[in-house]
Parts: sequence; structure tokens; C-alpha cells
Amino acid sequence: MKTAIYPGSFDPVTYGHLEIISRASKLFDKVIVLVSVNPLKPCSFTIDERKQFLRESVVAEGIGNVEVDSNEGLLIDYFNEHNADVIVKGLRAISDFEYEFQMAQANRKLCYKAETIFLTSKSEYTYLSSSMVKQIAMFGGDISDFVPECILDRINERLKRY
Ligand code: COD
Repeated sequence: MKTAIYPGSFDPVTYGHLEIISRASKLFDKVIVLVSVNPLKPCSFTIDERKQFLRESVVAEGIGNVEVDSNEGLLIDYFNEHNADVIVKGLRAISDFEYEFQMAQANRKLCYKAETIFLTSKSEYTYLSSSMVKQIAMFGGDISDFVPECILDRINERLKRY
């Protein structure tokens, strides 16, 4: 049984993330979507809110064999504790590569078994990020093409300024 971990901030989850989760779920027996802490990013939603958004979105998109969990420490500690096989990351563009490459190398230095597999973004989602969604929502724009309907109102309600 092969277990993959897909870590991220997911602040909030977007269709870009969900497309990667869906494809990973077809490649591995179990995918753990792990809400983790990125010390470089301030978050708008609590860890519990982000997990709830992910759980509802995964069900709404009909994606199976997925678990949602969170971790406030090192990804590699969670990876070892859960006997995982692979870390999955999404790559949107070359701009993602340098950062993701560094993290993959650092994780492998911390644990030689930790292979990172990159899934390239579907072309229609290459521009999509949680920060972009939050910025559009803050200024009252329409984010319905970017996040599932089931979480739309809660995102708009939290972020709207005008
Ligand atoms: N299409 C495809 N992939 C996408 C898209 C999209 N539109 N949007 C995002 N993604 C991918 C990202 O490239 C990334 O792989 C993943 O989805 C999650 O993205 P984000 O933005 O939600 O999350 P990040 O990049 O902030 O996550 C960083 C982590 C939280 C994974 C990282 O900081 C971490 O591992 N933290 C735990 C502490 C740790 O172990 N640090 C040391 C690492 S060496």
C-alpha cells in the first residue's frame, strides 16, 4: 500500500490544489492532504477552517481515498511517523520550481527515503493561487471559478472589505 502526502498551506484550497489531489488519488492507495505551517506566509483561515474546507471540497469533487490532517511541525517528522512513501507537490510554472526543488532536497537530506514527486498543473490552473483568490475576494470580485461552491460564502464573508 503506497501512501502519499500532499502538504500545503491551503489558505484556502483552490481548484488548482483539488486537481492535483484528484490526480494523486489515482496514483496512490492513500493520499493524506496535510495542512502545514509555511512560516513565510500569514494565513487568513485557521488550521481547522482550512481542514474543513478541504474535507468538504474533496467530497464535493467526488475524490476518494483521501484523508485530511494537519501538522504544525516539520513535514518530514509527519512523513516518518505515518510511514509515508512519497511527498506530492504541484508545479505551476518555473517560478515554483526553485522553491519546491530546495524543499525537496532539504526533505531528502533530513530523511533519505523522502522522495518528492511533482505533478504539473493543468494549464487552466497555472495562474491560480490561494493568495490571488484572497485578493480578488477582498475587493469583492467573483471567485466562483476558483474554489468550490460549498466553501465560497465562508471565504467571501471572511475576506470582504467593501
Ligand atoms: N496548480 C497546481 N499546484 C498548485 C496550485 C495550482 N494552481 N496552487 C498551489 N499548488 C501547489 C503548490 O505548488 C504546492 O506544491 C502545493 O500546491 C501547496 O501550495 P500552497 O501554496 O497551499 O502551500 P505552500 O507552498 O505554502 O506549502 C508549503 C509547506 C507548508 C508545504 C512548507 O512550508 C512545509 O513543508 N512546511 C512544514 C514545515 C517544514 O517541514 N519545513 C521545511 C521544509 S524543507
